[in-house]
Amino acid sequence: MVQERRRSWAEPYKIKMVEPVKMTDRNDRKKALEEAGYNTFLLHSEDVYIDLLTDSGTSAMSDRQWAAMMMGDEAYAGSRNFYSLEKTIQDYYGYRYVVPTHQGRAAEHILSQILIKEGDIIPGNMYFTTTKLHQELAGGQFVDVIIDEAHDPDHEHPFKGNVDLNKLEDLIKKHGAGHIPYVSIATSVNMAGGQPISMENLKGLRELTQKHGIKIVHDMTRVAENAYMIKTRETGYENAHVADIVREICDLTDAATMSSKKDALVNIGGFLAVNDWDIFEEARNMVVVYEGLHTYGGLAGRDMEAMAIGITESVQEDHIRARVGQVQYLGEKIDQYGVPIVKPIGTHGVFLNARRMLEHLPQDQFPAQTLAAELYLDSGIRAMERGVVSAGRNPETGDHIYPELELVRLTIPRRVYTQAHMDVVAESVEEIYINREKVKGLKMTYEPKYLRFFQARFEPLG
Ligand code: PLI
Repeated sequence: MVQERRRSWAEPYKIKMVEPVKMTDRNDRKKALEEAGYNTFLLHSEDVYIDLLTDSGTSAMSDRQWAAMMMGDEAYAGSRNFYSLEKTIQDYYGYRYVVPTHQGRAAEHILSQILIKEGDIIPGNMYFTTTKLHQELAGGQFVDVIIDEAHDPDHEHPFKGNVDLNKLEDLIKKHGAGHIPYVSIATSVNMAGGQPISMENLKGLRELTQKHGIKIVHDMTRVAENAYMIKTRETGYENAHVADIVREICDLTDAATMSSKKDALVNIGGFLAVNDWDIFEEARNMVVVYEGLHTYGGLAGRDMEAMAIGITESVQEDHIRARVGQVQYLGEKIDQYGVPIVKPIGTHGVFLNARRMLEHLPQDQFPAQTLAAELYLDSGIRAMERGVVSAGRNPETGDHIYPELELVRLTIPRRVYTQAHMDVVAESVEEIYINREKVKGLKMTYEPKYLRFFQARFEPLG
């Protein structure tokens, strides 16, 4: 039998402008890390070589998006760019009413305040930091109903973002549907490692929630990436267009919040979108208090135009294949070195299993925080802790929450780095893995009250 030769494929774009990055040595990096309190969020980006802190707001915009920015209509009210964004959201995502916000958490804040009352329960497919906090600030309590496999970094379940419908049904029985205003569903679940939810699961969820009159609120921050995984993994969707899958997902939900700084390829922006007029009316009232008029919501006209174009580009097949493909390339390379990572490889980043990589460090010595610091020290790569520091404290007991997943996220910005950058990252991870036994843990020396991972400070132990 003739073996088919492996053929490479590359990004569906070429580079028109470059941004030089500073090369540093280990001494420079040690000093920068000390000044940053061993928290990669507190490093100056100038001191970073390859910035994999986040895929949020870090995408490279296309020439079409940049051109659109010159068409900004900066009128205080009724900007042309708002109507263009509204129409794009209606066409691509199907939601009826749109309120722009300056980013995703502002949309979460407004929707949580409208939908949640004191004592409510909000089930969801794993928490996200800002989403959960806004649910709590509105008086609700988040309850995780994701499938158990999602908490096991080695389990190869193709849809680790799925909801365990039995867990949800038990929760409805226990608390009553009247205390559950909505189920909070993320596509491409960030904290699980960028893991998708299947269409089959979403349909089952729709049926169950409809029976009880419970809404589904969709965190659609990475919906196109999720749709691509459905196309490549779910039977029946092999030949479907990503744009159509995205639309089908949205049509199974009642409302959405989006941080457009991810999928939608802009450096700033977000929105909330709903199908219910009354919720829209309240959201329009609230946005004026917290963000700006309902036709700009904290955004410049030019930003809304760039977002509208970013949405259309985000669902193009070639784009999404290359975007997720680059993440898979990095993940496979690190995996080949034997380094423990979350499986299957996610859509927006590779998640290193810090708990397994630094087995000698107990969780209260912050293995993932430590690993992120080591990576920076080794090569100037900036990553993000997603473990005990991100999980925060139990609001009732005040104790650390010790999540099963103690991870370091190597998040890949869209259309920014090359394959050579990915090789440098993989080699640095391997280097630390080889010398892992020498790595010492950290102690926390400063802890902010909210979302502590952003500003906490640490010192090395020993
Ligand atoms: O950073 P914002 O406020 O635009 O969006 C908050 C937000 C909401 N949902 C999800 C799933 C997110 O990933 C998200 C922000 N994520 C960041 C900043 C990240 O680094 O993953």
